[in-house]
Amino acid sequence: MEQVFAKPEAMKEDKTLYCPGCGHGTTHRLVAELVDEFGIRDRTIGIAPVGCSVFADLYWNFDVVSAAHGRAPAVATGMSRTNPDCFVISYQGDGDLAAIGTAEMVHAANRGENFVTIFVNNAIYGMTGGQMAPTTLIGQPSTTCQLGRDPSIAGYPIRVCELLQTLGGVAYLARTAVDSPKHVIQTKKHMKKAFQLALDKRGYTLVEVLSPCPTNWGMQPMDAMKWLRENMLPYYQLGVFRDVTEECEGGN
Ligand SMILES: Cc1ncc(C[n+]2csc(CCOP(=O)(O)OP(=O)(O)O)c2C)c(N)n1
Ligand code: SF4
Repeated sequence: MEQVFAKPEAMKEDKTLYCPGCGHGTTHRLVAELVDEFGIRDRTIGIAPVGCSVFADLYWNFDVVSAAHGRAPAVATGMSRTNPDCFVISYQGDGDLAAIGTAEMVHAANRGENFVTIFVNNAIYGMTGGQMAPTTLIGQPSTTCQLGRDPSIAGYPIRVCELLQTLGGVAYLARTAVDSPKHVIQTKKHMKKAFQLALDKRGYTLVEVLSPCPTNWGMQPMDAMKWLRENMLPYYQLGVFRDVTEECEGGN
């Protein structure tokens, strides 16, 4: 019988430690499928952040280096500059990328470093127990803002794609989600474009993936998907924010 579904070679056999309904597992799998499809497993280096995806090396079947909190873009810069034949993926959560590692992320983007960033935005610090992240929505409760985020104290949720949009070194920016099959398919398409542009050495690429954290949102998995759709999608608009190939062809 013809096999129609299998685990990607770039994914190990081990089960993940993620909570039921977490978006990290789906996002890991999409990365692994693309590594297989591009045939680059033997020259791919993943950078694992500090957060729930710190153990990405247990799941991906290619080389993975761990970076200290927020420093993944600096490690990815070193890896890709010193190993130009390698394909480097910086995988980061919102606490990691948009709080402690903001400077590294902005300057790597501005320098046009040739690696892919997969930015998992679940609007909270997952691993450490649900503290407010820079991406936590206004009014959204967390353990450090139990009455909901108040912008007069904590500022406004950061839209990372819009923040990076004007930087000269950026080749591709897209925001997507893993709350439905349709969005998962779109996520893979955006990631594929980012992979291709990084392989072509066109500059910095980032795909922001809106992802549920049912555990720290205090919800059942299906309710978390619904919450993401009703609360995150209106604020974090999905779409492509920069595509250097469109600009060359006379697009926006
Ligand atoms: C410099 C520093 N500050 C804080 C921490 C603690 N810390 C580890 S993981 C984490 C939260 C990570 O959240 P996020 O990046 O959103 O990833 P998630 O777990 O939600 O996937 C924090 C605050 C740390 N390890 N190092
Ligand atoms: S705490 Fe949240 S981000 Fe971490 S594994 Fe559980 S659901 Fe995923």
